[in-house]
Amino acid sequence: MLSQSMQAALNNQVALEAQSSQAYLAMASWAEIQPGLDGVTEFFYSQSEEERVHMLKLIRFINERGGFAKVPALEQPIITFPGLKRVFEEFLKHELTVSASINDLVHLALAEKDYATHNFLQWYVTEQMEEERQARLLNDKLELIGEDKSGLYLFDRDIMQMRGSEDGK
Ligand code: OFO
Repeated sequence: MLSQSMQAALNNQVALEAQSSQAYLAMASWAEIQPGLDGVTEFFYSQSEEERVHMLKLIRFINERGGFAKVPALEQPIITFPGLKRVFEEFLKHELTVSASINDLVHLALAEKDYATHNFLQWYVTEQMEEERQARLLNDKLELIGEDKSGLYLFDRDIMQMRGSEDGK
C-alpha cells in the first residue's frame, strides 16, 4: 500500500511525464513544418510516444499498489522555436528536470522504506541516464555543426538511429 505522500509524489510524476509527452509532441509538430527536418520530426514523435508509455507505467503502478492515479490536465507546452538549437536545448533542460524529480522520488521511497516503489523506480533512473546522455550528445553535435548545412543534413539523417532503446518504451 502506498503512503499518501508517496501517492501524491507519484501522481506529480504522472503529470510530469504527460507534460514531457506534450512538449515533445509540440517539438515534432514544429519540426514537421520546417523544410528538411524529417528525421527530427520522427525523433520527437517517437519521444512523445515513449513519454506517454512512461506515464502509463506509473498510472498502472499507483493503482496496482492500492492508490488512485489521477489523470492530469494538459498544459500547452512551448509550440514555436527560433531554431533547431533551441529545440534541443529545451529537450535537455526538460530531461534534467525529469531526472531531478525521479531522484526526489527515489529519496522519498528510501526515507519511507517503501522498497517496492524504490525497486519500481530503478527503471526510471536507468531511463533518465540514457535520455540525458542522448540529449547532451545531440546538443554537442549541433554545437559542432553550427550553421553548416551539410552537417545539419547529416544530423537530421542520423538522428533516427539515436532513439532510445526499444525496452525504454
Ligand atoms: Fe520519461 O523519460 Fe525522459 O523524460
